[in-house]
Amino acid sequence: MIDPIFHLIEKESARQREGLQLIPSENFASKNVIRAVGSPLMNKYSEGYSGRRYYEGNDVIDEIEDIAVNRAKKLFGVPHVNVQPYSGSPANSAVQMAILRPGDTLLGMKLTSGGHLTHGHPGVTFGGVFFNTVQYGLTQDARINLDEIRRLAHEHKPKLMIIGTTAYPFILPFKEFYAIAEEVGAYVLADISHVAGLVVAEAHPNPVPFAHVVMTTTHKTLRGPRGAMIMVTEKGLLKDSELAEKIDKAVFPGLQGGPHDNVTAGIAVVLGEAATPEFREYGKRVVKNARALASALTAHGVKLVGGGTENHLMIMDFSEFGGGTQVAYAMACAGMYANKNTVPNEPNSPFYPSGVRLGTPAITTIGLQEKDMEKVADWIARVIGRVKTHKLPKEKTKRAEFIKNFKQQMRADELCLAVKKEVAEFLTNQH
Ligand code: DSN
Repeated sequence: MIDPIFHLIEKESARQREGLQLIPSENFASKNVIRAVGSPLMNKYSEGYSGRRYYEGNDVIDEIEDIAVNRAKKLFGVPHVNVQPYSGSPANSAVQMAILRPGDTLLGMKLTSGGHLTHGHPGVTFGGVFFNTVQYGLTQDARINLDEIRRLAHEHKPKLMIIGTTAYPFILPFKEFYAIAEEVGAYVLADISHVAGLVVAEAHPNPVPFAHVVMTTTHKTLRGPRGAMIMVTEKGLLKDSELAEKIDKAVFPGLQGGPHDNVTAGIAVVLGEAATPEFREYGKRVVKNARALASALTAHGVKLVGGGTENHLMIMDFSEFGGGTQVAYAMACAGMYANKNTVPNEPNSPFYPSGVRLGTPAITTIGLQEKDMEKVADWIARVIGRVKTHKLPKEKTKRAEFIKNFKQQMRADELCLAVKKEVAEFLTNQH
């Protein structure tokens, strides 16, 4: 009998093929990346680093990890890389563990402004529990607020400052941020998880000259397997000649056990792919498609946070009717997958936020072009029009029941089902 898991894998593959994958942190890895990740490398244990392992039988793994590290060094122009972090959150924690001691101060961006939980979100995260965290936000026009960062940096004297975002549609001001960190002697961690593929493609500025440490996940715009890399720059080694060693020790044995060697191989493969002219072209197209989608949505009267995008993502703002949850769910019923997201100065809770975040990395991978963005915007606008009258109740106690009923209606909604069919037909010709 076939294990039902394989039926479910096929069902999920069909959902990925037949719908528009608009979550900006998702992508389609190549067949070779999938082959590496699904290989017998997963059977091996290899605590330690190349040439310094705690288990025997790691000669091949050493070669694979060396290739991954050397490709990353070359691609990003950095002297030291650790490819072992399981993903972005442990990687950010490792950098904090390497640089900070309990009670030291960390300055990062607020979650509701587009920052990431692991940039020191108070109370519940590794950084927020063990360090004194201070958080910066946005200007009125939804840009990273450099004046506030300068004020907070001088007031709190952080030892580590983090620039990087998970829901921010504009260019990251690495140079200006680094200049502020220099004024107070702080380390800079640039978390480029979202834009790494764009950096490689020269469709976004490179943080390497303006950071001591650069961290990226490997599965977003970079299009690899679920993993992460921590890179120490020349500036990082000048600031602390032992920084690379401290980071390696924080990853293993500090926070992790054996690396996932199959993922390391997948990272090596994608770094090879990312070094090609085709990948550079891909990264540039992601940004062009995002711009085209943002203009087409705006033409349909959709309000976007900050008015548009300069990278791969945008956030639609439905604070007028508290509609992030409803629009994201109805879009999924219509075969278009995005995620509900807070907007700056979010009036509701993160569970019922007012925005929807969407982006173009995955749809660009399957070949969609600028000319297709009007079609995509038109489908989204039709769903928004259908949902607009479903206002989130002001009374918090009524929200769960309201959303439950709303979801039931949307699953059978004629307009959503019609759009889903159109999307699937359109995509049949793309794959
Ligand atoms: N979950 C990732 C994202 O969607 O951006 C960040 O961790």
